[in-house]
Amino acid sequence: MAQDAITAIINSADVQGKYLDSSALDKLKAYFSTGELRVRAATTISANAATIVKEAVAKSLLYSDITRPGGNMYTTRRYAACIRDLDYYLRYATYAMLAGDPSILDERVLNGLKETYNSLGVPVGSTVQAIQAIKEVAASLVGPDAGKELGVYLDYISSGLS
Ligand SMILES: CCC1=C(C)/C(=C/C2=NC(=C\c3[nH]c(/C=C4\NC(=O)[C@H](C)[C@H]4CC)c(C)c3CCC(=O)O)/C(CCC(=O)O)=C2C)NC1=O
Repeated sequence: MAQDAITAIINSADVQGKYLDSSALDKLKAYFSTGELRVRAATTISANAATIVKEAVAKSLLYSDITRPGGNMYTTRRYAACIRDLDYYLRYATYAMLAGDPSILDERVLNGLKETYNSLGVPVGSTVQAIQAIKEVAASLVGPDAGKELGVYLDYISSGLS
């Protein structure tokens, strides 16, 4: 089950039958104190998602072998599938950033993804490059602090794919 920072902290205290200790309380405080920042970033990202993905693709994949005949993004169908995948990554990373917890990524994005990519010949290295470009473009819109919060979850997807 996908969880958030609060349930994760409470569950780990509960398995020990204890109240939250000071490190758990610090984590909870950090989560609350960045709440507004994360909500504001999510608002900006949702209003600009298509542009973020488009710019990231222009920065990382366009005019490379990948978009030419024989490349995995060649043909409109595969190009569109790639853009759609990047849209998923941005949207789910935004959910995870709001939750302050990556479990939704394991559950709904990464589960079986590497196997799917391998069987379809989708290049993981180029996908990771595009995800890193999304990180840069999004950070330039939401600012460095929120960009870092979002970056944690985009990196999580990158490592899950690699
Ligand atoms: C929300 C969770 C979720 C994810 C993550 C997801 C990914 C996903 N991407 C797929 C395909 C694909 N993914 C890509 C992506 C790319 N090719 C490249 O060269 C680029 C580097 C890269 C984009 C960055 C392409 C081209 C296909 C189609 C491959 C094919 O059918 O030949 C497929 C196979 C089925 C299909 O074509 O729709 C899945 C399941 N589906 C989901 O439901």
